[in-house]
Parts: sequence; structure tokens; C-alpha cells
Amino acid sequence: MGLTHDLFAPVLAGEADPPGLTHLPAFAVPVEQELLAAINAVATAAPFRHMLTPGGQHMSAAMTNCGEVGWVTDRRGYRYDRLDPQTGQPWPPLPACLTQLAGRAAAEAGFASFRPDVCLINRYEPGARMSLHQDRDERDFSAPIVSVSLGLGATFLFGGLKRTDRPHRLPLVHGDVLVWGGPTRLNFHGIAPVMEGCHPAVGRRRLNLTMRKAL
Ligand code: MD3
Ligand code: FE
Repeated sequence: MGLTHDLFAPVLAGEADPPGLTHLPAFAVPVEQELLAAINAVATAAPFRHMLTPGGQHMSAAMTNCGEVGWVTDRRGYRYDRLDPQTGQPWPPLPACLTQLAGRAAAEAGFASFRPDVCLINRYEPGARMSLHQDRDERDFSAPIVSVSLGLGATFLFGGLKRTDRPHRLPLVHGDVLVWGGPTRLNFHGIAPVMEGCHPAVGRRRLNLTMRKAL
């Protein structure tokens, strides 16, 4: 209850977004084929893999990266690394269509010259999830994060600044773009287990792009 109880009601009703979150429904649909081709090209050079958490569990979402650095986790912890630990090579460069989409979305949300240096790509098969966490491995929390959902829908869990704050639930569908910045940048968030299904353009999976300024 309290002040944040109805945080997502305006989003769902298509009215003004709460501070720190801009929802751009279907914003990525016009470029979906370019995005999917770019993701396939990245995954050819830097394959999706189920990374190990510091606790020793494999993540249920498979991940890869493109950009100057990539987000990795292993027994040593979470960090951004210039090299893909699986190939020993630099991550593939950020495709122009991703940088451009992120810049346009951030501008719509009031962030004038957002230039991501990394895109983390998450792939969820039905049953995969992401438990509540904060994104705090980036250097500059004043930069926004732009996320793009493709394929199967999912329920986004949006908590508060404490892990124990009960999360709100926001349905995300193919093509949705969200810009997170300012007051929400350090909120706990996650993805509920993805439901079984098959998306006409993407198949039996959900892909999520998060474009970030890590350096
Ligand atoms: C809110 N990914 O990769 S994207 C992640 O759908 C991650 O794969 C989820 O959380 C996914 O770290 C959610 C939306 C998102 C991304 C970053 C945030 C929401 C955020 C950072 C702060 C607050
Ligand atoms: Fe996250």
C-alpha cells in the first residue's frame, strides 16, 4: 500500500507514466526484423550461454552481449568485461539499429543524448525467469537503461529500493520499449517465469535487449 501502490495504473490505462519510467508500447515493431537479424549476427559471434551466478547456479535465462564491454557473471561475481570469457574475443560491436533505437527511445523519455556502450541480450524459453535484483554494475546511474521486449510476453516485476518491497506486475509484449532513469534506476526488478507459447516472428522464446551506459 502507500504512495507507490498505484504506480502502474496510469501505464496500464495509457495515461502519463510515473516518474522514472517511460513505456513506449510497440515502439520497436517497425524495426523488429532488423533487430532480430542483428541479434542473430551477435549470437553467431558470441553465443547465448547460461552464466553461473556467484552462488554456483546457472541462470535460467541465456545471455550474450554486444558493445565495448559485456555483462558477465561467474563464481568471481558480476562485472562488465571487454572480452567474452567463452571465446576470449572482444564482444561484437553494437549494431547501428540498436544504438539508433535506444537514442530515439531515450529522447522520447527526455534523455537528450543517450549513447549506450553495451547491450545485454537475454533469451528466455518458457519457464525461464529472472529473480529480483538491482542493476548496479554500471558506473553512472544518471544514464537511463532502455529495454526492448521481443517474442513471447512476460510479466515484469517492479519492486522498490528494498528487496522486500512487494513488486508491482506489468505485462510486457513484443515490441514494447521501456526507458528507466532517474528515480527508478536502482529499483529491484525481475521477470516472472515465462509462459508457454509461440510468437509468430520470434518463436518459442522471449528476447530482451537492455541498452546501457556501463563505462
Ligand atoms: C528497472 N532484464 O537484464 S528489462 C536485466 O526482461 C534485466 O530481461 C529484464 O533486468 C528482462 O538486468 C528486465 C527492464 C529493466 C532493465 C533494467 C532496469 C528494468 C529496470 C534497471 C532499473 C530499474
Ligand atoms: Fe536488471
